[in-house]
Amino acid sequence: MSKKALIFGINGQDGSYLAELLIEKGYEVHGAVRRASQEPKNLENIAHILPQIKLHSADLLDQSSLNAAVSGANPDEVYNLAAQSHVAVSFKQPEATANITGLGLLRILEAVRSYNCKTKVYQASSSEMFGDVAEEPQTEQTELRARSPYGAAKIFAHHIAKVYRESYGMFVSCGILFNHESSRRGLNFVTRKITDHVARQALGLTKAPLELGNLDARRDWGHASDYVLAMWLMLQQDKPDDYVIASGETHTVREFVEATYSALEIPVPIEWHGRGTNEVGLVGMGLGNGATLEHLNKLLETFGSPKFYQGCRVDPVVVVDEKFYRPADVNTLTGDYSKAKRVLGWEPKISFKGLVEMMVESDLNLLKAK
Ligand code: NAP
Ligand code: G4F
Repeated sequence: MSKKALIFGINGQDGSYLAELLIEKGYEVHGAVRRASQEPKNLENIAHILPQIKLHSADLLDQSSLNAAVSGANPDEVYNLAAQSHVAVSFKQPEATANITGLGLLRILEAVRSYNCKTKVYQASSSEMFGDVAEEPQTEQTELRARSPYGAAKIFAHHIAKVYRESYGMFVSCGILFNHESSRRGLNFVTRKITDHVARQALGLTKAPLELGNLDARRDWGHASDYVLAMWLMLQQDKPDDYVIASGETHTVREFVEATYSALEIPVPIEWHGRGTNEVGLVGMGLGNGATLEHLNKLLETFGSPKFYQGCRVDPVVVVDEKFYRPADVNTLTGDYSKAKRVLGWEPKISFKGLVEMMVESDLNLLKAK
């Protein structure tokens, strides 16, 4: 008989990739979706697999709906991928974030405990919990020092998972996942915001500069499709545990911007001028970049009629806007995934460059198709 899985947050980025993976593995896949999100336009990420999924209506804020989803699906495995997952939003809605992202897991654990406490549970913990990082790189043992309401809520959930594991003998595993992205990433996360905007610039759909906040922030970025495999592997073990899932490499937001412009059909060299909120990214005119005259002419054609200063275009393509700064930010993250490699046999396959190229190509195609 095929195994049954229930995914909370199935129409999010990770939920959709995990659903595809579990269908491929022969699972009967159930997904929990908020009532307000059941319009077809909100189910975009899973539209292609909807006929293979059984949907349940549930909200992490409502215990009875979670109980009904768990008893309705009668799952062998439950994956909690639902959350108010945006860190900047958590500063504006701290209470809602604590309730959904923190207490939400507690409610799921209660639903599972009262229905069938043998069901295995996966919790989406986050590298944001490391906050003001205590050491480099971060492991499963690194101290948790949140810098945001989101990070604090994830720490509560991470600890309550351990409490239920130890108090009731429940199988609850936590994946401490570092940033992972894809063409299904929400447009308000920095990577997708960058690839979407740069694709619009490259297609001549906008002349507006890309507005960003903290360009110095460092993240350990991987591809979501690699990371959902690790979630599944964690629930195939005999014992529950916590695992860091990461690429082991760290890059600044500025480097992500450069990699995005480099991934265009005609790579665009970016030169940075100024500091802090005065920093701008200009299209470098290739002096020292080995560009040909044809290359430079093509850039001019694409990005409009520029003014030049010392070989640089002076209309910025990237600007910094203070409104995208957070009250406190996590400055740097780098994950050590050696435990996942040793115990789960998991390793990331898609590189940073590959990730950026895939996202750029997808955004160019999406915009061309519109
Ligand atoms: P996402 O795309 O933002 O998806 C989050 C999902 O949660 C959405 O499907 C959303 O449903 C659902 N949700 C929000 N509030 C809910 C509520 N009150 N009740 C039920 N469902 C609710 O996030 P993701 O990137 O896939 O991440 C999946 C999980 O991993 C999240 O818990 C996130 O915090 C965590 N995480 C993500 C990363 C990353 O880099 N992506 C890293 C570490 C941890 P709607 O469609 O209805 O809004
Ligand atoms: O893309 P971000 O919003 O991701 P963040 O805050 O790291 O959170 C993501 O990863 C966590 C894992 O560490 C997840 F748990 C969480 O659910 C989410 O998926 O921002 C990345 C960095 C930050 O330092 C931010 O300050 O980019 C910086 N940034 C600079 N300009 C910006 C912008 N972030 C956003 N969203 N928008 C900007 O314009």
